[in-house]
Amino acid sequence: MAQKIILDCDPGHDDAIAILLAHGNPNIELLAITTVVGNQTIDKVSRNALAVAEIAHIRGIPIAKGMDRPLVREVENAANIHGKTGLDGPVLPTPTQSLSEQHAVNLIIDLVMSHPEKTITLVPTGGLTNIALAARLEPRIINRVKEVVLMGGGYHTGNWSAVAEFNIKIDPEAAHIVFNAGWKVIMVGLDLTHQALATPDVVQRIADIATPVSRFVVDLLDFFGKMYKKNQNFDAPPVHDVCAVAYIIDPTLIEVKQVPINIELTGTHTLGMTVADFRYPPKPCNTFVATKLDRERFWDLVINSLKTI
Ligand SMILES: [Ca+2]
Repeated sequence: MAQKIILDCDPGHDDAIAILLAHGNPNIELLAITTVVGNQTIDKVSRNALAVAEIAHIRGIPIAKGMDRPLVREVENAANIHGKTGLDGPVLPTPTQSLSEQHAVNLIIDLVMSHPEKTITLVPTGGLTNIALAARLEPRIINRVKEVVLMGGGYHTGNWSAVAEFNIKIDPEAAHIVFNAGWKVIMVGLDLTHQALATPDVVQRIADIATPVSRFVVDLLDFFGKMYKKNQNFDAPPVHDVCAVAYIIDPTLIEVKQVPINIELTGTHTLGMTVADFRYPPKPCNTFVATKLDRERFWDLVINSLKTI
């Protein structure tokens, strides 16, 4: 049975590919795309979500705009990685669809409350502002959601500071709410996503599909790869957000470990760090970290899904 998901994102190059995977794979039923400030301003990432929907002919699902700023902190964007538009590189089509009239936070609540319990997985691939607000506004969603599979954090590494990852660091208070809410959280962090590099052989396989969607993805990866080389000295770009969607389609692609995770909210040099406690004996907790990716099967899944669009 297809897994029902709400993809809460800030497109974003890797978010865009995550949307395509969710749309193209038959094991996912994409209920909604919701947007949140992050890689770029809320208006830019929302327009990008509509543009991706246009390219992939995603129709009949709501695309709703969410929070335009973090709970407490000032807005911080990642133009150095995703460019001025948030999706620099490919030529973006003019969207013909409009955004939902509903706010993303209300849409998330309505969908979770109107579907049977434990049938919807939340997949945040941006800052956690919308998800935190939804949990605060309607706490009953916490027991109704099946699980939260999020891209963010990292237990050994950071990218927005020495120890913090972008999605968590831009809204650490929201992350605190989400990690401590009591629902099952699977953190697909940098430790995992840095194993999902779009190396030249992978990009070639995508190019060989030779569809408008595959050309769009190649253009995305080309720009993303250049920015990753320039800013982080990666030889190939990691497709972070795609990993969270892939886990829902096939959990055997990714090994996870159950460990308590807390978000650093006060550290001078460690703000937004996802502190994972691997000590023995293990403490009871609802949080899991992704540790190991089956890289070959992951790319087969992504490429086969792109072929269907
Ligand atoms: Ca993202």
